[in-house]
Amino acid sequence: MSSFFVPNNYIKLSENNISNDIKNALSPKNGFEVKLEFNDLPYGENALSVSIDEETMTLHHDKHHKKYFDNLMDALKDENISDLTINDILSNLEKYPKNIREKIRNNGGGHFNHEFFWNLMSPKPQSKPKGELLKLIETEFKSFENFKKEFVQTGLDRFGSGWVWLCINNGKIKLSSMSNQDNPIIEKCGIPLVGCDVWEHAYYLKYKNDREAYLNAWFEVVNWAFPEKILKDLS
Ligand code: MN3
Repeated sequence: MSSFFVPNNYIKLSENNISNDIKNALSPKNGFEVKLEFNDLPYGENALSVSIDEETMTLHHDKHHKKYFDNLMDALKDENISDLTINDILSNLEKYPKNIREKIRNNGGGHFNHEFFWNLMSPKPQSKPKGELLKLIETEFKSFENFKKEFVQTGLDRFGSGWVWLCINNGKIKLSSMSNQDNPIIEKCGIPLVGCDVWEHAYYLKYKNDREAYLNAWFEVVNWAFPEKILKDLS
């Protein structure tokens, strides 16, 4: 297995040269795209056990993520979804009837976010990003170490359940946290590059109430090649 776990069917990358579009990179066709399919984990349930235990991975993928996916498909059962990705759907939520919009937002966000999250981790991680991504991080946060500190703090400051996101918009990266299963596509604020699940179901079995320990351990299994590739395909 290569250290870069992005099977071809997971990602539909931009087919055209869009070098100027990084400045306006808000299209759902840019960045990582998620299909309306429920995939296996790209590695074994115990592959990340240095940071995330097998039971948590199994429950998180097989139960939590699966439930979001099933609820999403149920919400969309009367809609024409052929050829749509979840990116298309999340960036056009206003097109769906009011009575199912919230269900699509929560469960569609849940499906995208978890697919993103699995791909962002690897049993063969890299300790830090390189190239353009590292340059952007050092410009915005002074150093990778400082970025990590701010990322962890952003996760600690998220009251209740949600995600920490690093996204890019207008050539600039931005760190934020969002509640529930919201993400930068739903918020139309950029292309997601890094995202970490801070719902208790992501860490409680191993880390109990210690979200900070979880976030620090999570950095040990980040597959930096994943956001590096998203960034590369935008430029
Ligand atoms: Mn989760």
